[in-house]
Amino acid sequence: MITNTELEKKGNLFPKKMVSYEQDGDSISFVCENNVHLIITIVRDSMLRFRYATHGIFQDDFSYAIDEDQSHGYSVLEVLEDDEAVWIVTNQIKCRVLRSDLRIGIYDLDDNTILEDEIGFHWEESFEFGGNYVKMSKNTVDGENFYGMGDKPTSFNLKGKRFSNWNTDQYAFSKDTSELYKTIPFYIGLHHAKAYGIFFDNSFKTHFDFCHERRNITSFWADGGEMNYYFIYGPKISEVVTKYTNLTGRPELPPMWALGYHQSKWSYYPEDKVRDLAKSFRDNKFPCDALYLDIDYMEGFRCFTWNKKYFPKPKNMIQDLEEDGFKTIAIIDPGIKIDEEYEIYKDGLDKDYFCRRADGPLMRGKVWPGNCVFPDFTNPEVREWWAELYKTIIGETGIKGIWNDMNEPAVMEVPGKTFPLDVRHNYDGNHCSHRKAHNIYGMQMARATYEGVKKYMFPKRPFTITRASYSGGQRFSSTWTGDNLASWEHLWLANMQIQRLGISGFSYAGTDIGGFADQPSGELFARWIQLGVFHPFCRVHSSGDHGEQEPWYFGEEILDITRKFVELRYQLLPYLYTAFYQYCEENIPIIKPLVYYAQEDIQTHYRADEFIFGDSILVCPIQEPNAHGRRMYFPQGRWYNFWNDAIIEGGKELWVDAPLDSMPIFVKEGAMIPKYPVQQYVDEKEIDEISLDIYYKNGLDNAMLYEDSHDGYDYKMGIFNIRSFKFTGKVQEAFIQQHNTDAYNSNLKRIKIIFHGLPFEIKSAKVNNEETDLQNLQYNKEESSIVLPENFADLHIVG
Ligand code: MIG
Repeated sequence: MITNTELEKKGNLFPKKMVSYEQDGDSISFVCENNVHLIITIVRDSMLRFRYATHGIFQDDFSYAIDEDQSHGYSVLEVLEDDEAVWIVTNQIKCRVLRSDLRIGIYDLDDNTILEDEIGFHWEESFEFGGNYVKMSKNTVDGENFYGMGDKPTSFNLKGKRFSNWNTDQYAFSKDTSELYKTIPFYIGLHHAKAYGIFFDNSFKTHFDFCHERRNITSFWADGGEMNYYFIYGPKISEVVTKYTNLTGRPELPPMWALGYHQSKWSYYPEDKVRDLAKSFRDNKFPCDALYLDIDYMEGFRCFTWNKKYFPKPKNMIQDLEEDGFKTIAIIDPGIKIDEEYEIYKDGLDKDYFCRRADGPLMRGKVWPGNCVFPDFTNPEVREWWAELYKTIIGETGIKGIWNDMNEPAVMEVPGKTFPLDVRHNYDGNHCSHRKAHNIYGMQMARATYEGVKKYMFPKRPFTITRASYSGGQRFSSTWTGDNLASWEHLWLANMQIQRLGISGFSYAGTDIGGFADQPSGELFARWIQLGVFHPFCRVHSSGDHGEQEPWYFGEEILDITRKFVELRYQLLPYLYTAFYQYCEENIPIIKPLVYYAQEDIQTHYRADEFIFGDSILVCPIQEPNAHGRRMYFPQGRWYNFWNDAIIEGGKELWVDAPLDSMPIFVKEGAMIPKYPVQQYVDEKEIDEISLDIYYKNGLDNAMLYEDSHDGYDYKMGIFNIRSFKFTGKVQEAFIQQHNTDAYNSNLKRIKIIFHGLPFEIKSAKVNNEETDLQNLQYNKEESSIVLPENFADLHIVG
């Protein structure tokens, strides 16, 4: 039978004339002649949500992405009308809805165009699956650029690119591979120094085109579901990112040890090898906090089991490692081996927790264990069951963190490398097929894992890492970029991907340092460590079948160079931990791309190698072989060379020397950088003295330091310190003031202040307003340092 639907399949359909509209609290609904409905919700003064229904019927309003604790509310909302349009006005933006066809325009309060629909919303009906392909097209403005979209392996600026989102196990992906492990359908547009964001919250396969098909058009569409998107006005990129992150959530603070250096390989086994590995780290005085067990620790790849031959007494081993300062992390995959003797398989089968095909049979697929079934993590009961499975491995055996892999979900030896589309999912009661659940499957697995690890790590904090995710998945887990390659191009991609994830709400991310597939040269490994120590997650991982990838494997020189950089990361831990605090509490990304940092400077719009780590360290990795330095761009302001304190006036590109044992690192003038002494692992030492490196500036500046007990939940009850430092630099004198919220009693006794670039020699000092002998302050002229009691309120130095 030929139906109308089928006849119209190739045709786009459009909203027709608006016939009515109505305001109900924070939402305004519009109805068209052809029964297209649009609801615009004012989430905040600067954030609007748009939802379209093609036949007057909206789907259940349910999203895995949106954080329950998001802020919302607005101060001004007016609905006005004229002959042509209905206007929604807040105290940040105006939104025009055309009466002729519902096309949208968004303007700032000075009537500057921020974003206008081209065709706007349109759709195509699908006979095949009964829903719509929902589409949106927007005009782009001359000079507009685009950023965001999660883990896409491409140039930082997305202009001219086209991508789709369908979580895929992409072993050895390459530059411009469209579909990777994650789906983050969020982008930022920037023009005329103003930025906005679009978050297309649709978990079906989604597509984005940034002036690729048509020069001045940006479009996004999905293979099902609703046209449901959020418009987020900045006008600063930083504000867009912060609002998006607030909307989709951020994680709780990780334990500090999780910010240390991690070492992984596929696979370290048996037990002796793991113990030797640990010993080599300590023998080589190479700091390390975590070791990973890949799939070979299991019995026949059955999740939550141990291979008794390789690991006869895992608990003992894990405990010994812990005494030596190593946390052990274990991998858990979603595939459950079909095996009548295997408890978890039997239990899941009994409870009907595994995914089924449309007509009822279990979804079976091959993964590492052979034929497997797969828990339906979109069912809340299944998530609870899965969380309980961590009782033994975490609660009793002592594993300290869980690594979720293969959760795109990946299936071997089948077309598409994943589930067939007819597989059914619970989707938290909104039953659906895999078409809709595919992109959130990994996120829901990570969520269930997180709940379990959190429960059984209590009163300590959980650590989890996942390969697949969706927007909002950052609430549950850190992430890595998957199976990259030991190549210089992949080092560059690593830099792009982690910056991109950072502005897409996913700060806690890293790459397989050195490359997963193939083997890096010592030089590439060293350059990758140099970048990797500035990534929020810092782990060396490799496939293990291309030779070794431990830092000492490449010889003495590379060992020394990489150790020096990993030691630097350990010194910077209080600075990094503070940046994590700002991410977790204030939605501020840990690393900031140049365009984020200085969007008004058009030089930054295509500059992406350089980035800001935390709030005041500018780094630029070396991404080429045989380099002795490189050209890099310095944003406006004055920058100190980290290695020799030479000062550079920003706003230009310059050559910077960087032999293999160095890399370009610069510190913004006025910065105050807290540092720990080097440790072999977090909390190795009771730290009673930290240093505060102050980079002199003629003028004022501020910095903060967050302190707590490095693990556990006391901080949630207010037991933490925020030390605020204020610096005032003059020609012949300088002041430093400290304010401490002082709720946490740390071991800290002294703060050693190290001045950089001080234009005078210190002749006298007052501490808390009292003249103090420089000797008593352990004044070190050469280093330009003095030591103060931890609780000093102010210091005044005079030259
Ligand atoms: O099909 O567990 O990305 O990190 O070492 C390969 C073995 C499965 C892929 C992960 C990689 C991990 C590997 N896994």
